[in-house]
Amino acid sequence: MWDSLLIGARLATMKSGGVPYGAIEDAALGIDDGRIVFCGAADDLPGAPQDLARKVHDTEGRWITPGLVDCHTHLVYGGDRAAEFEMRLEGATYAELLKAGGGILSTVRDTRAADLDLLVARALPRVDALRAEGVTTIEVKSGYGLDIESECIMLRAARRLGEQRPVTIATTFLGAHALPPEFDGRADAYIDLVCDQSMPAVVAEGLADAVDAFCENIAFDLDQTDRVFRRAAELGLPVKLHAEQLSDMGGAALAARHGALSCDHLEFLSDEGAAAMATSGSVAVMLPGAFYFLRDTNVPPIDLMRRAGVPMAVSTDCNPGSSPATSLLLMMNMAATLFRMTPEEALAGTTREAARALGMADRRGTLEVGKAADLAIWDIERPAELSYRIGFNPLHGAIRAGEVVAGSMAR
Ligand code: DI6
Ligand code: FE
Repeated sequence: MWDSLLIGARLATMKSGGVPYGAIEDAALGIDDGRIVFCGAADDLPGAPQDLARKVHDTEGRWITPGLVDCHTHLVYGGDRAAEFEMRLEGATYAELLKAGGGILSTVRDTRAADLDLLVARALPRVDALRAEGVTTIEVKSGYGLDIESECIMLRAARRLGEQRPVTIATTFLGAHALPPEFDGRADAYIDLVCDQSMPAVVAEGLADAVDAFCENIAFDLDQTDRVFRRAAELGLPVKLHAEQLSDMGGAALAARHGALSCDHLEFLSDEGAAAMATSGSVAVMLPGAFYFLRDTNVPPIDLMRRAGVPMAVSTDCNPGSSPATSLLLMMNMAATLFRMTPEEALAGTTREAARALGMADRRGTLEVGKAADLAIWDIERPAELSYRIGFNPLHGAIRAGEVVAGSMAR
């Protein structure tokens, strides 16, 4: 007997290569021990539902998708940047604020001043907002501590989120996010600290699943990024990169040479960068919240990536400065409206490709036998509705590792 069986369902399996959305109508989905054990047409069930599972739930024609995956967030941080938002509305730019010691560095001050418990308490409502929309996996980056201990505290806080809530947390060490004030004018010396001390400390405590960097004219250059990536390889961690967000630095091609899981932002991605990413299989993580909030005008070259065969994910980039967003559904709408991604690409971008961007494609991101039973069940008539609405949440229920964890099903 399986633990549970969902019947009367329509499945958007998000398996690629077949019908749109990998859709199966008149479907059923069986769950045992936290995994999917059956996923297909109800006619193909090996017996009567009551004989197959201890719990049978009729989903009454609702659509089931993979649990959503938010593959790029900075949602652990101290303070907020609402005052900076007002300054930007008066004309100050994002880059100017950082150069003047604000921006990311103001969040670094507030994060260093917070302790672990406070960071967790501040992050939980953001995690819960994402979970309320069917998100079952969230990536969380460090990068607002920038000294050894503060980076470790951020990542411990991120890990704790996954202990306090039924959600899978993937952590990323982003020591090379900004140059901390104590290293002003000594960027190479700071990268020494990242490579020789911070990253090994983080790895020794098992605090990071991947390593990221911010390669940009207001952050770190190609050589510095290359050093961070080589050290990550020595320590056995996969890499990803904030690349070509504000200018074309050639970061995507560098990251691709290192076999990066993903390159993120990419508003200024070149033909060469896209070709390199296609070769390496790196996922392009689209962050329309940051594009919108910074009032960017350079749309990432979606069509170029499509033609090159670069997989595309969509994420919130949840952070206090450039994307204070906690709605992945809104990001899907923005990916469609602002970037002209199709609703199917947007949903693949928050499921299959987002899981791939975290190196989890073998375990999550599609509805397939053997994968984690992470599901979202929606009150919708067609999957495109997930990208279509603005500020409406049609989640009926979310299931994570076989347990109901959100939506009206959980109440
Ligand atoms: N790019 C981003 O979008 C975030 N970090 C980065 O390198 C924003 C970080 C912030 O402004 O606090
Ligand atoms: Fe980011």
